[in-house]
Amino acid sequence: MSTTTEKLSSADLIKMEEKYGAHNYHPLPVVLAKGEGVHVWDVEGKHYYDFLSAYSAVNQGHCHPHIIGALKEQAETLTLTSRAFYNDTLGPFEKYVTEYFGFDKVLAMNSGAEAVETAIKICRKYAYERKGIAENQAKIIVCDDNFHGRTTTIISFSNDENARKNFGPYTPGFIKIPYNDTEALKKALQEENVAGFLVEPIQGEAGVFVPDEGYLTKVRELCSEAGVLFIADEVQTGIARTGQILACDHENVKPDILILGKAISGGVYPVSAVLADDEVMGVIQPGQHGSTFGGNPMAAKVAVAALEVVENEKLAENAEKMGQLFRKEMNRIIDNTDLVTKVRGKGLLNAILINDTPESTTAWDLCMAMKENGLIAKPTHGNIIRFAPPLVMNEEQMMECVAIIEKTITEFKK
Ligand code: IF1
Repeated sequence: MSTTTEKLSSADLIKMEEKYGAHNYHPLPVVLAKGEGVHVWDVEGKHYYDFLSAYSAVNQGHCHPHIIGALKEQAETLTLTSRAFYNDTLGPFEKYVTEYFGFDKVLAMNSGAEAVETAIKICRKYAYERKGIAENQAKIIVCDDNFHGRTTTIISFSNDENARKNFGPYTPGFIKIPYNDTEALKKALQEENVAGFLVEPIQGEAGVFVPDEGYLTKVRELCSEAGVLFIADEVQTGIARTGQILACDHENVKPDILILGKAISGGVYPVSAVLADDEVMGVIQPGQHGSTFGGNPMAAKVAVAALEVVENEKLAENAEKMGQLFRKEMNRIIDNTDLVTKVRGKGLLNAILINDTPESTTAWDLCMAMKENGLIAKPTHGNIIRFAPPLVMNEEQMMECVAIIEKTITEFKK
């Protein structure tokens, strides 16, 4: 099997990953070779609608020309300076991003997990230096079934055994409470040395779990009363995915620390960001945090272009409209099948619940059948299928996708 002369088939490429790559994923067996907007094609040229968008990173659609244009131009000009020197792209990015999201300051990193780590560090330092919590005593409240990334500290407060087990010893300093439970939050906030509350406005990995209306408003209120930092992880829900620029915008609440990743670059380049006002961000001084690539010229230019696309193409509005249509159509399908029991979500972050146990292979088999019919999505927690297409999808495309999903469900045999 040569890598240079022959054209490798999907089967060859899957085998190659199996042999040479760590087995840290269990992908759907489709090998993608090209993407454009809401479309992707595999190695054999078969077309699919992408209903995952790289876990909501490709909100602007695959290979958006405006973003790729920025990438190419910057790639031929200056790629990396490190932060040992200034460059002519970081300042304009910082100005644009802070004005876009309405915060005084931004700290740029690369991955979502790094941004979460950054937020945790800022929150702890703020607690020691501004609130007078005794050294090493700060606690951060988090939620059951959270997903915030895969670093050793972040998995320390996960309750997904698969993500955690045998990666200890774990980082202390976290209190876990049920999600969507303001009474539990109220109680936890009364504990000593609480510095922050880290929460996803909609829980993604938990299976697109949307909290009750008013939850975020109450969270904001309780955190303010307790003098505790409200940290919103919008890595997955941010950048127009749920029908507003931020999921927090649905309730008009502003967190003290905002964490962004994924679609801030349109899935073109790893870019993440932590935003806060001066009082909070002010605790970080030279030498206390950073990364070689964080906020590099490529990242800066790509992120600005990606955010411009969101605004120019009104992607939040489109996500809201297409999401309404999608859930309406799914509910119509659900009325006529025993296979699916529920659709839930906001904007274009949705999931359907399959009428079988989490241990069953039904959701996986259904995803395999949808793949054959030209639409790719991935099951989560065994019996949930997440549906998150790029936000550039138009109504005609959405109705074609609904038809594929409907046909697959109707013809599906267990
Ligand atoms: C994987 C899920 C999505 C995130 C939130 C931080 C991060 C993520 C709210 C970390 C990352 C990913 C990573 C991905 C699977 C995935 C995911 F299924 F686990 F829940 F999106 F739906 N905060 N989410 O959702 O960002 O370091 O990955 O850039 O393969 O682990 P990252």
